Amino acid sequence: MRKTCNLAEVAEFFKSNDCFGILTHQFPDGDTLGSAYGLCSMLQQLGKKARVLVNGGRPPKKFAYLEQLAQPQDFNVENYVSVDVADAKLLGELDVYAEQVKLAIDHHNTHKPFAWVYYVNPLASNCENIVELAGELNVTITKDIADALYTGIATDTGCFRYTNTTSKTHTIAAQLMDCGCDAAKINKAMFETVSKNKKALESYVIGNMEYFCDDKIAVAHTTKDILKKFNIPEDEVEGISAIPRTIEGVLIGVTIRQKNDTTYKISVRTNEGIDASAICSQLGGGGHKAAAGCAVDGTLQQAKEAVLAVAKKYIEEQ
Ligand SMILES: [Mn+2]
Repeated sequence: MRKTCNLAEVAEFFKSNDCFGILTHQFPDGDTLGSAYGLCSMLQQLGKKARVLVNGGRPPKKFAYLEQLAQPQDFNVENYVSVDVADAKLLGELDVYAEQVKLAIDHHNTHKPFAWVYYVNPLASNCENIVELAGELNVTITKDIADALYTGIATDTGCFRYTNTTSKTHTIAAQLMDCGCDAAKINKAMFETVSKNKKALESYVIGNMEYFCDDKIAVAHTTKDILKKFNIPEDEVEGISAIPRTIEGVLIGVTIRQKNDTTYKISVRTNEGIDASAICSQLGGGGHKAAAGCAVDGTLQQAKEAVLAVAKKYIEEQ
């Protein structure tokens, strides 16, 4: 029943339907939110009704500006679509709509089809797919749409530094700059400005990082108690997972984050061709070559042991 489709069919779906609910993934990041608010604004430009659905009701503070890029509208959703959601499991509290998702637009190679129809194109960010869709739908990329979509491209490529960045990524980003997006302002907010509390948390995470396999593996962690101590809301922890990989010599950077009393979310970021998604898929997760994730039930120690067993084996086999 589930089938793939091309971009023209995606455009046709939007043209011939109305009243869209756009679903984002749990622990929403710049790409899922940028895709959602950009798409929402595009659909509204076409005279359609559309709204974005976010775990927790609102985007994290860092992405609050995206909310203003689409108009609030009152209507009953008839067509659910998802953006940047690789697996129904990642819908979080929005998984009550999982069975009703008519269209998924995603860029993950590891996409597990759950929507009736899915469009998966493995560009660096899903926002690049939405830019291409804008062309197909013949909508004007306004400054607001450009800001939303640039946010996802910049964040998913680590400000155009990660290996997923291609010349096409830059070309599409340039197109958005030509449409008036405020790249400098967005990049400053995404990559430079950090709250005092967050900086203190980062300092804790760096100070408590553990190293294995001749410092080729670095493991950082946060727990609910640690977040409470530094007064950091759950949804502001995101950037922490980029830290372990930044240490010289580290090939596998692991960040373990407590999700609830018995579940830990593991994020793996890798260097030099090590396949993060291969590591995470052994623990039931997935993602991209250089950035992937999974969840492990148990204690922090058990989560650490589980991911280390796989990561150490991977290093030994190198
Ligand atoms: Mn993404």
